[in-house]
Amino acid sequence: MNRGLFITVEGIEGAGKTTNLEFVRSVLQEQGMNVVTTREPGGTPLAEEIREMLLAPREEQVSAKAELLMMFAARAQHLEQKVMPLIKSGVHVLSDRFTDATYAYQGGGRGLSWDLIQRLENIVQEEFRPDLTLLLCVNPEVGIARARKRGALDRFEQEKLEFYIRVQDAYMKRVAESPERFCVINAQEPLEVIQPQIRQALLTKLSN
Ligand code: Z5A
Repeated sequence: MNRGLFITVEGIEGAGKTTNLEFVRSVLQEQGMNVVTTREPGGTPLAEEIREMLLAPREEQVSAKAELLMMFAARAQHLEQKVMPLIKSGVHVLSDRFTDATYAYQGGGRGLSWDLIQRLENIVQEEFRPDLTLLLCVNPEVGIARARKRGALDRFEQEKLEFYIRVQDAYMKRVAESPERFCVINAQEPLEVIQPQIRQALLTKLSN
């Protein structure tokens, strides 16, 4: 049996990941692909509990290293209990964020070293990496304005503009490191403009 593909969707807040995830799923299903969607941090009951701990606003300053380790703890659980069994059984998995978000937020945003993240990535994932990553790019000011319309802010959404600029820059560094894996979409345009581009980019990548 052929192994399933692992496809991830990334971007800063307000980029439209949740809005476009269902669209991506529908494009993949049109191609006859059996797809399960999931998200990080989260995706299993234990990983969702870790997510709640990570996102809750709190008075205590959260150590960047503690945050990093919790992201990878949730990821280890998610991979072992959900993602790998699906992929091994031939199902394609579409995830709202994965390890590029760790490089972007804990690396770019919090200032932790690429090398530290890479070491944890190798421990938790071994050789496993996404087959394809859709990166939705939006000017951080636009993204924050969109996200803030949604109401109560989680711990990450309370960060300042400079944080999101660093996160966005770190995502672009990831693209430069493995351009063949990424589809980069200008998500600043209206959905009716970007969704045909997403479809085209996915189909092109999948045919390669
Ligand atoms: N995090 C981390 O630090 N390290 C890690 O390793 C991982 C995650 C895996 C939770 O993730 C947090 O975890 C996240 C990073 C951190 N930080 N935060 N915040 P999340 O993915 O659950 O959180 P999120 O970024 O807030 O995701 P989201 O809910 O999917 O937001 P979104 O990408 O902004 O999507 P949206 O809800 O679809 O769009 C936001 C609004 O914009 C909504 O009203 C849409 O209607 C609107 N929108 C979307 N696209 C458009 C366009 N094209 N035009 C106009 N309006 C639009």
